[in-house]
Amino acid sequence: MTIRIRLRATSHPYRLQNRFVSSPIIDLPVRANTISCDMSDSTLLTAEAQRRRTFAVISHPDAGKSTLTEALALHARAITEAGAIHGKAGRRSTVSDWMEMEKARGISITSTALQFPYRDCVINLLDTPGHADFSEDTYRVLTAVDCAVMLIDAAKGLEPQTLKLFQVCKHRGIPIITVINKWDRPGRHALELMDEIHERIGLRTAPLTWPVGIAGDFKGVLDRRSGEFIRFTRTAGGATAAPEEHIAAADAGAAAGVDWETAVEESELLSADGSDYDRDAFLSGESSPVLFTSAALNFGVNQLLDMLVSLAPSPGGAVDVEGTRRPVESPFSAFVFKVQAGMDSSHRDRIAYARVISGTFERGDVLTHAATGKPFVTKYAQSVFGQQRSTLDDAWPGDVIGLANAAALRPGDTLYRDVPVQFPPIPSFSPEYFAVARNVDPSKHKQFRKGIEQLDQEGVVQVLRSDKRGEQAPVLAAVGPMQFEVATHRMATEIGAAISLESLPYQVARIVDPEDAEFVNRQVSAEVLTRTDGVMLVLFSTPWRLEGFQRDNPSITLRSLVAADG
Ligand SMILES: Nc1nc2c(ncn2[C@@H]2O[C@H](COP(=O)(O)OP(=O)(O)OP(=O)(O)O)[C@@H](O)[C@H]2O)c(=O)[nH]1
Ligand SMILES: [Mg+2]
Repeated sequence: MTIRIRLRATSHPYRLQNRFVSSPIIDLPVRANTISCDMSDSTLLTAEAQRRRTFAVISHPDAGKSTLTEALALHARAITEAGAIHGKAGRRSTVSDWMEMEKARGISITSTALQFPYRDCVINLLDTPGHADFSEDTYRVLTAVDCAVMLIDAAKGLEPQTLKLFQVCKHRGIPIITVINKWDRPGRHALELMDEIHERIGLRTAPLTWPVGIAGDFKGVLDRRSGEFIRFTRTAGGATAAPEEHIAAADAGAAAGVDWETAVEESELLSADGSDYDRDAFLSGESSPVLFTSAALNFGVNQLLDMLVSLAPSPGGAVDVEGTRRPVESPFSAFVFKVQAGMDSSHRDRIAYARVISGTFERGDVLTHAATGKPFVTKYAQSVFGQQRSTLDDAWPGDVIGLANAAALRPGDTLYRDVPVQFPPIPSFSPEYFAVARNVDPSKHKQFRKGIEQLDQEGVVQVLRSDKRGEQAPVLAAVGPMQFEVATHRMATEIGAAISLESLPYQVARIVDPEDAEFVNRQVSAEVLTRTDGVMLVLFSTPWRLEGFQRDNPSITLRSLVAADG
């Protein structure tokens, strides 16, 4: 028999027998008249890992990822009012869109991590940018999650960027939860959307809820497991959690009339068609549970949270470079998936985001940085919530640790304790846009150099150099032109060294071996530059030039970089 106790604490973390634990609720075994406290490290570690849900929200731009992220935090009571954090200027800025440019344009440029408790679970949620130009950032996040919530705009269906991200998830074996969002707006028929998903990407859909009312007239959902009607009520501006009423199936007809009858009929059709939820099919990526929401009105958000808790996988370790799985119970290991500076203008520091793969973490632990073999002290570990940070004392598999002042860490790096491990690096995408950056104000020479180095380390752009162009004229390389806008904006506002950019007439990059570099560099419409990591890239003006070169020089091997469309 076990007894469940709740630890009393005025602040996080909670303390039990000189141990810090991150949850106040603990199950203890009871023997005879005593309570023996079985808090061995491995029991606690397994329990903490099992209650983590670490997932990314992905989709084409504008489907509502940041709005949904905010709604999830609101329903889990991690924030009190959606949109409240950034004032009343509509719902354009959310807790995850904190960057000045993001607020101004209402789009996400960089991914953001939020952590909050919900029921007995700890949710680690990563909001990603949808715009293709920032897909490298989204891709990095997908290396750090156990599950993805794929958002689909009810009026638009599957859009190009969603398709690409779906392929990345499929390739990485990440199970997908599908959310049909914006059901409060006129849109497509629900059954038609299910067909589209199945036909175009081969994913079987298993709706857990089904909308009552067509798109544009969202009354509530039919909970396909309990058979109940969950009726939603609007709140002013969707700023607070939407009240919901659970109505038994027998009374739902009276409450929602013909819309209820239609929902029931369609749900029966789905069952007849084999579209019922199956856990193995979900975890293997063959099928996807589906929910219907309006993130802006906070409809269907509770159902998504409950679903994440009950169905989404908990952390299961990760495979290292040798192909061996590091289970969660192993000594501590973590994987850096993102580096971000400029989050706090008063500090100007960089944060490396590390996802815990195995073991426990306590602030101050001395880890090993696998890339250099050097010790890494974690005195400045922080937990992140959008732009806000607080001191982090412990972390468990699935959690995201923000490591401040971690100049040595790059995306793709591994940190470990005791038993060495190295996780696979994150491949960088093939750039298609190139521009020479120049410092506008010669007196800002030092800031210019440091700023370019910082943007490079964060992966905002890739930085290429050559002896011919010199240190003063680095070439910035990007997957999409908006990355240049971000680089220019941040150099001027955050780093204080305005730059001018001159586009270069290249469209394709290939890796070239150093021994061939000189020969390749002599070709017309081609230029060889060295990336900061030492890799030599040759740039060609057009794909046809590249093809022609390869045809004329079959003995020279040029290797492709990872394409942005996965
Ligand atoms: N009517 C309606 N509007 C929504 C809903 N969800 C989001 N929106 C609106 O859609 C727009 C885009 O929402 P975001 O949450 O910024 O979209 P996003 O997917 O994060 O966009 P990117 O990060 O730029 O890819 C905003 O104007 C939102 O208010 C919804 O459920 N219903
Ligand atoms: Mg967004």
